[in-house]
Amino acid sequence: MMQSAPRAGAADFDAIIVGAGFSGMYQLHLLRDRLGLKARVLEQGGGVGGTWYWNRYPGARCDSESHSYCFTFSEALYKEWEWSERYPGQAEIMRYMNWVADRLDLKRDIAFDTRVTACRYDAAANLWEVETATGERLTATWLITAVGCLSTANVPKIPGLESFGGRWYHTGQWPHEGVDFTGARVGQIGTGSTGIQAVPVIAAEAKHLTVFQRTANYSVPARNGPLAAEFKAWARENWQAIRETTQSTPNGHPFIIADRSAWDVTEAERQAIYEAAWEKGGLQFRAAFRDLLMDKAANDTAAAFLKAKIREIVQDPETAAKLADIDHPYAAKRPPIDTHYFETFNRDNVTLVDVRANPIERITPEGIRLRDGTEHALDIIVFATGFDAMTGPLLRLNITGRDGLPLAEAWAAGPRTYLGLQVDGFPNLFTITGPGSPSVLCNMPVCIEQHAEWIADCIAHLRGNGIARMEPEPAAVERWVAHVNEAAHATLLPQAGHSWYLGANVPGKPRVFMPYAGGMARYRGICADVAAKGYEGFRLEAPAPV
Ligand code: NA7
Repeated sequence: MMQSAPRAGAADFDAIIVGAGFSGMYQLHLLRDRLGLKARVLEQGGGVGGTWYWNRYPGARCDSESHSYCFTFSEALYKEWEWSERYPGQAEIMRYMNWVADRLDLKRDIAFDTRVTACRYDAAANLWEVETATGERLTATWLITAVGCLSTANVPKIPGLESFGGRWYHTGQWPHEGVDFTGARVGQIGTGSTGIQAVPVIAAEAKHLTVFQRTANYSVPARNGPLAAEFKAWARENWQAIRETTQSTPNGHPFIIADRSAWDVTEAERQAIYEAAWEKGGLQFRAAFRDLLMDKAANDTAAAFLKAKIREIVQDPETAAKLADIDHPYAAKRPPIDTHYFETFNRDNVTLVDVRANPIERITPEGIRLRDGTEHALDIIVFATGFDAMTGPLLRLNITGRDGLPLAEAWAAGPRTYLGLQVDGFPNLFTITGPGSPSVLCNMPVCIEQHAEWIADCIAHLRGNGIARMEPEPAAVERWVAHVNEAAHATLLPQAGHSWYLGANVPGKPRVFMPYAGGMARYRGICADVAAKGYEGFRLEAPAPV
């Protein structure tokens, strides 16, 4: 489409960044402290931390290992912080994020308790106008969304919720003061990564816990525990090597995927490898063989091993059968890791209810009623029901681009981006970890650092070359969307038909595989190449002469 050349407008800020989690904090640091720009972060929460500010549910802990779930761009910053456990808990992550924000003096440029309600691109002025819930309007040349992939809580529309006489909570909007489960009959809906973390902790406190399971899930023991002094010293000394590993692996984790096929070994050897991986625990179970996510038959061997473990751990055969009745390949949905999840079903105060076979019909004043009329009396309902992932946080910003085009309309059939970084029709908008980038298939701080650095380098290039407007060519978007699709279909990931990677957990959401499954290392190379070729696939426009 033809449009007039952009003007270099006078904005309140060079850049407005929405969100103060890992991505917003690092983007602010890069733009302000390295490029000398006037940047402002708008954050809905009362503090930094992003997803960890909101997700305070019992057992909330990151599944990435501590020594890689942090910023690695600064050697000093990396070495000054000491993690206490193998996986960082929510409270410790919040201490870390606040420490970083103070150490880099970020908070003075973050407006907290500031919810963005609309973002409008003004083509005539070539500016973004950002409106907040208080009616304030701010303008900026660049708008950068740092809203995370999992920040829009999905509370299913189950009839009767408003009539419930007890208390209910979504795990992603957990009260800061905590929830007292003592003596309570608790119902938990959802058995994803969050639900699997919450179950053992809630069961230990509640009078009774009923877990409503729609889709049975695999889980591998996390084997969390305090970090030994030797490990902490090793991590400090190996900052560079750890960084190189996380940047060279497809998923940004600090472990190497074994360079062997599940078929390179005998059945007995395969079992021994799985047993060792189970004992070691954590997401590295996926790294046992290189073809687990590519070859269904290879995946079946891992799936069979994990299902056998469930039957071994859970004493009641009926409960074990329901928990092991898993309908998708291992890791085709985000694979949870746990601390005594399956063991918790051996407690007298825990019941598993299969709501695939007998769905929830409604919530009543007393509790939850199933289709067959069974009533479960409850005092508290916990919704561990996940998020309107990836697109939800972006659409909630009510972004309108060129010609007043709403992002929701541009993405009516699913998200379309170039590199997950920009959207055609939305000039000068950058989306950190946007759909079409590896994002949730990668250890988040690793892909966040890459995106924030790419964006900062890009803005430096635009400024250095007097370019006022940047947006992707529609053809480049077309090619990238096709590539994202092709990369997903080269794996088993789309085979989990109800996964949030596909948007299938939110009724009415278009089914499109949203993250880039081609691997972070490969993606990093593609982005670097695009930049090296003068931002190939983007249209760069100089300002109009005054
Ligand atoms: P997930 O992984 O989306 O899990 C949500 C769970 O809630 C899952 O078991 C869903 O079953 C279940 N769910 C959702 N809606 C319903 C209704 N209406 N009835 C019954 N059960 C329902 O979210 P998490 O918070 O666990 O994890 C999100 C990510 O956060 C995680 O992957 C990590 O990256 C961190 P379903 O499978 O849809 O049948």
